[in-house]
Amino acid sequence: MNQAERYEEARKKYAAIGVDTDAAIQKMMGIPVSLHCWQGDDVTGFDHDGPLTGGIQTTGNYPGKARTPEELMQDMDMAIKLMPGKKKLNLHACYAIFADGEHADRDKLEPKHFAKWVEFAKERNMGIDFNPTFFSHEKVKDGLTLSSPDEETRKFWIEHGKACIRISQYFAKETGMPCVMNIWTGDGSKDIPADRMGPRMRYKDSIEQILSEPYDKALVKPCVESKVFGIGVEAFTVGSAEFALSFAASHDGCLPLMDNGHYHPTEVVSDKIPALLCFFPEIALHITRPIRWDSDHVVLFDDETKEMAKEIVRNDALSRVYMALDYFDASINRVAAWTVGFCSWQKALLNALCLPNGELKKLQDENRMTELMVMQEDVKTYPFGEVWEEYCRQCGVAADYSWLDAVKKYEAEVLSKR
Ligand SMILES: [Mn+2]
Repeated sequence: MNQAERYEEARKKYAAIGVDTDAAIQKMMGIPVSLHCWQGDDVTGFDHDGPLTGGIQTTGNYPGKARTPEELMQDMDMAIKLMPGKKKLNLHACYAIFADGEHADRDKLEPKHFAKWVEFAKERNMGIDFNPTFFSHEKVKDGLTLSSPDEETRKFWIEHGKACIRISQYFAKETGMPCVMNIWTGDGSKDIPADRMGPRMRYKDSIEQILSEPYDKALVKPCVESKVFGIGVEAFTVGSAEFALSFAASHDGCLPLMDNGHYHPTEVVSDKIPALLCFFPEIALHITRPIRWDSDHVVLFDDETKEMAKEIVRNDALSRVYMALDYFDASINRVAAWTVGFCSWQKALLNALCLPNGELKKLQDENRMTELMVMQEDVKTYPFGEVWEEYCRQCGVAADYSWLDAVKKYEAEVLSKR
């Protein structure tokens, strides 16, 4: 059988359980997923020479890291060509691109410092999401930014947040797509604090000041991302889960952002997604793969990744959940890391769209739990690979590992010469 015949057989098998795989493929084409630029250069950026701070860490020293905006865009382009589906570009403020001899500190960033990224995104019909960068900077004082007791420090970072609101609105206007602007800080302490509420009250006030910058709520979607702990910040995190969730719930237009690497290891974000969808019109996700901690391994097509996608699809929430990838592995080829992670989330979404979700819910509601278990196990071995292959064919990309040949060639010709 050739590919078309194999897909036709798979299509029939799925149709027999009420799943329309053609419709699933069509739907996939229109779902934007945000691709993070920071996989390409180990979260370094272009506006500083110092180390990565904020409690996050990249491990590995694989050759070929992008060193300039041109190299990063070239590498990203290489990866984008290998991935099916609709992409959005996710930038951090530290990826500002300055003209020769020009520099602006984080509190003075302007839209013009991101004009080259806008050009890049528009040429590829991508929207842009944005993140103020509250780390890797000398004005992070004693590990604190927006929650600092030092008013000068706090003011600097509030001004950075406001500048990022203005830049986010510029992105949305230029690309015609809303910009999700995510606020995350690594603020916290290594050891037991004496005051947990003071820093949180300052953090609350700082985010409120940032959001007082005028913006169009249809264009800019501010989010607050929580975290459980960071490296060197083990005892206390200011922006904890309860803090971020309560802030979003009590501030109109502000979304909670869940990063599935930012919880205790036995907690699962798949269960948190429907809980938040009961209350929030829109939520945001950072999709990553934590191993024992927020290790930011490349996203795989694993059980929890599948389960997160299922919760979005079966609750009809594809237009209510802003999905972004957030991981960085410096120990393997970075173009391959981008491609595997993006394709894994694409697989998870397509897989969720190829499940008889209505039927399964009905079995649960009728308390036919034996049938539910049998059916959920049965669909696991359906010919999903054929649907994935057909989707990739329609998107004009390779469905199997043969894309790795292109990456190896690129590594030999471009990356290894850096
Ligand atoms: Mn994140």
